Amino acid sequence: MACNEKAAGQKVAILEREGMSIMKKMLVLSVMAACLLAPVALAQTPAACTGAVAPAYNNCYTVPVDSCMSMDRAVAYFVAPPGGTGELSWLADLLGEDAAILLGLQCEIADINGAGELPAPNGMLDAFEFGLIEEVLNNPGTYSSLGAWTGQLADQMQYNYQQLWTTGMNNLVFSQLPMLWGMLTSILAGEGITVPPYATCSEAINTVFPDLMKLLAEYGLIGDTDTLAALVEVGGLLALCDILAQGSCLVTDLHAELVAGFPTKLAPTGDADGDGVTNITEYNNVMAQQKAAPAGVECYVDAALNPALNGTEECGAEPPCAATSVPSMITIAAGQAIDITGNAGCLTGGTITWTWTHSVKGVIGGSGSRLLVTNVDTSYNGTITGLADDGTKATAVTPAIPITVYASAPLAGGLGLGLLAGVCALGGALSIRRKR
Ligand SMILES: [Ca+2]
Ligand SMILES: [Ca+2]
Ligand SMILES: [Ca+2]
Repeated sequence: MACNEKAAGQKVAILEREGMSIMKKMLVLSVMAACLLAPVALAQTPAACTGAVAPAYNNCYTVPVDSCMSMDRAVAYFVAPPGGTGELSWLADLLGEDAAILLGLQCEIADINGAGELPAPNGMLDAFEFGLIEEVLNNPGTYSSLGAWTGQLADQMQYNYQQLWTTGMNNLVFSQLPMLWGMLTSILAGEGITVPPYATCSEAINTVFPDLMKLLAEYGLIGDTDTLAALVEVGGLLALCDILAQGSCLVTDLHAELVAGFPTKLAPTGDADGDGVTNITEYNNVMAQQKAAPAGVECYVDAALNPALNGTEECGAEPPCAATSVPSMITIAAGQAIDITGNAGCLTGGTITWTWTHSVKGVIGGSGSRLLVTNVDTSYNGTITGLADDGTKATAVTPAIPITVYASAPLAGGLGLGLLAGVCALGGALSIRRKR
């Protein structure tokens, strides 16, 4: 970046143009001041994100990702008490018109990623769009049956976050802004704007900016043209791109194609679970039940990630799941054992608890997938059903298995075969005699 006083002078001229947002002003001022002080390289080399401990400068996103929490927390900082906590309410005042985008970034109402000037709705509340992404990010491996993209999502999220935060905002926010606070304060004081001491705002700033970068990284994952355009526009607003001369963005140009995500899976017209029903249709089906965020998000995520659901079901309905691998019927002699092992592989929620119920005796076995009853008698005639419960809201039931217990060995048993052979032998002898 060519940082010199001439460039800085040009920036001052830009700032004085009407329509230049205050957010841009503030960030340009910060960057300009940084340029004047020392030509510090803004980019850091991303450290690897493996291992239990994140690198010190926090270049890795962490799970669980919770965009509703991030959105509402950011807005709370921007809104003065009693509506919010207010640490950054002065910044909202500075932002003027642009504050509408940040203040509108509430979980319940945010929808900024449509076509046109921000905030532009695309018909799906962003909390729902993010909810789908986060369900996959926060539960790695769970949705692999939906395709390879589910496994690639975390890598792309990491890439987007590093592009935006590590190479973009991190150094400015954590290192340069504290250093430049006094200068920023006096410049803005000249415009009649009072900025509190850094200590009053530092925690909010150090929380809000990583949060915002996480949200932007998620918009990148959605990846459709409108969303990427919105991402680039917000990036520009935050001085991530094209605020200084071309090619001197905090992020070395926020090329949409670099952060592009999975539009055929995650965009409104995408189909995450490949059931032939688009995400926005499944969303509209859920919303027709008047399910708002955050409860409705769960309903939508269930529908959009499960090919057996399309959102028209009652919200929270148990996904169809049949426990398998049980015998169609059991016929044994008294004294023998009933031995059944069920399989509820379609349940993914957690540890599965089984309950085995007899049509006459009631519950006769529990917890494990195998039911073993030794030395049965004829009182076991009836049916047995297994119920598998994964501890969340999903259950699976086996078909009712007819049980027949003979008081003594049936003819098909070993003893019966011996008797039958004897009868046949005797019959054969009789018929031979008759022929004579
Ligand atoms: Ca949206
Ligand atoms: Ca679908
Ligand atoms: Ca579906």
